Amino acid sequence: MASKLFKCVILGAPGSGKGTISSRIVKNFNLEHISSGDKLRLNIKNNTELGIQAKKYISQGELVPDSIMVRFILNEIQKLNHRSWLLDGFPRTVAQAKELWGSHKLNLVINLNVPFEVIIERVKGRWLHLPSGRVYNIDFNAPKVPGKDDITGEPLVQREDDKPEVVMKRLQNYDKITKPMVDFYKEVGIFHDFKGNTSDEIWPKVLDCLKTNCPSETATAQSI
Ligand code: G5P
Ligand code: MG
Repeated sequence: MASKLFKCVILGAPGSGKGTISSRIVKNFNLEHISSGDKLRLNIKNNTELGIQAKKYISQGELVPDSIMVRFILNEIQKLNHRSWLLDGFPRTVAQAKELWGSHKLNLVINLNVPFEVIIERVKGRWLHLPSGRVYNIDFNAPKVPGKDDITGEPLVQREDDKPEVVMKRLQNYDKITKPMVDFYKEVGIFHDFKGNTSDEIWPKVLDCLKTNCPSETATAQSI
């Protein structure tokens, strides 16, 4: 039973389109989407103990310590109760990747490879529906009504860590701390790199890769 589970991770720099591509993946495949950033932002909004701790790091563009993140995400995976999943934003350090691998052997790692100059431009226009994690962009996928979520009509917000100086810090940390994980997954042999300037260019290649690697029972009618 457990061997039929599909376990997948999406990697990429801040603003590379992990949330955007993940939402397309879950429309086409029966995978539970766990976005570490979305979950942390909800904890901050709800003023939980985790949220209070995480806010100190996130607002500065720093990573939340490994020990906190590993405990949090492994617990979120356990709550899925044997359903297939897609992790977005975790792991983010070699230490996190090794801890995850110790508990769960992944089937696939998707890496979004988008130039930094493209990313810096696009995060300026990002708007977010905090409760659901739905993400918009005034230049790319604008909401139907400006400032309102398409589904609920609730207000959209901008992320505190999308301020230009914090984005630069996040990109530097990505290069220094997160990118070395690529070598770890290349050695394991499950790493797939997708290069492009837009999510529309990258998406068909990700879809093909998932159709090849994902067991048929995980696909929804849309992807067949
Ligand atoms: P997050 O929330 O995981 P990041 O920095 O990894 O944050 P982010 O910013 O959420 O990643 P993304 O999901 O890769 O980016 O990108 P996205 O939101 O889909 O797209 C970015 C924008 O571009 C959107 O407005 C989208 O509409 C638009 N867009 C997409 N495609 C295109 C396109 O083709 N063209 C155009 N024009 N626009 C497009 O983590 C936040 C913080 O939480 C902590 C850290 O502090 C982190 O900085 N954290 C962790 N700390 C330690 N360990 C972990 N595992 C942690 N996870 C989170
Ligand atoms: Mg995201």
